[in-house]
Amino acid sequence: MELAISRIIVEQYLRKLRDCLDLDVALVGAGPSALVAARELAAAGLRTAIFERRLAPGGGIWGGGMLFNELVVQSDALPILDDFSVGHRPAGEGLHAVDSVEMAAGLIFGARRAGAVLLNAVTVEDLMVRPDRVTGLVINWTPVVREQMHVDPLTVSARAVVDATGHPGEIARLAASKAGLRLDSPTGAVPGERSMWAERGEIDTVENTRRLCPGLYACGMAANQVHAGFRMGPIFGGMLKSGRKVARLILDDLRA
Ligand code: 48H
Repeated sequence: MELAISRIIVEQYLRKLRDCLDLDVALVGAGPSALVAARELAAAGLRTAIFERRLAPGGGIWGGGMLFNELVVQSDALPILDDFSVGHRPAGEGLHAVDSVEMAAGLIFGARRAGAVLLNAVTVEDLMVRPDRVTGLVINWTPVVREQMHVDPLTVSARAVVDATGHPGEIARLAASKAGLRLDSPTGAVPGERSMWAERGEIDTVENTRRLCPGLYACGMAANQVHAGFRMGPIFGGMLKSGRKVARLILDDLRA
């Protein structure tokens, strides 16, 4: 029996990984914006995978506000939660309370059920570029990266790459600093996010969700890093709407 268990896991994982070597869309980071985008892209028939550094996908959803595991979402983003069958309760002033554990679990399940592949414990450490276009990811196991083991990475090709790494905006920074690509941003690079202003931050997040250069897009807090948007604290409507917007941008571009 033990032999069969090990064989199943090895064979199934290798098949999953092999199918991810040549993707339509590779998303980096499995926070709320990426999970919404991945569900929409996979449901549209695109080969879609999310690469997540941590063991648990979900990004900043789980911790709610200061570890109180409740989040806030505005009325206009509720249809997205409804698509994932995530519950919500009216809380006044057009705001709704959401259990953060239910939201994390629901978004992960929804993305996966639509056909998106989630590869967790995988860190994206670099990009592939040819020469003015992002063409894929350079990946390694998170423990390998954390232990600073001298182990060469593998690569994943993708027609579109999405920086969904949240506050660090890691992929956009790599594109600008290491790959030398000029981004569609106020500085051509990554100026960084601005301080807390919830109303503006929520608008910025959706507005700033754009294509950064050929082959590269940003959503969620990463988009605010690139365009100097405001942060907003534990309100998540903008993240959900940003995920939907980046999916639609990519669908339009890849179908053009
Ligand atoms: C693989 C990586 C890498 C890498 C990072 O931060 P996230 O939850 O992403 P968003 O932008 O969808 O949501 C932001 C939201 O959670 C938030 O932080 C808010 C609303 N803040 C407001 C405020 O004022 O503070 O998730 C990003 C994910 C994480 O799970 C990282 O582990 C992962 O990306 N990640 N994965 N390779 N190089 N870098």
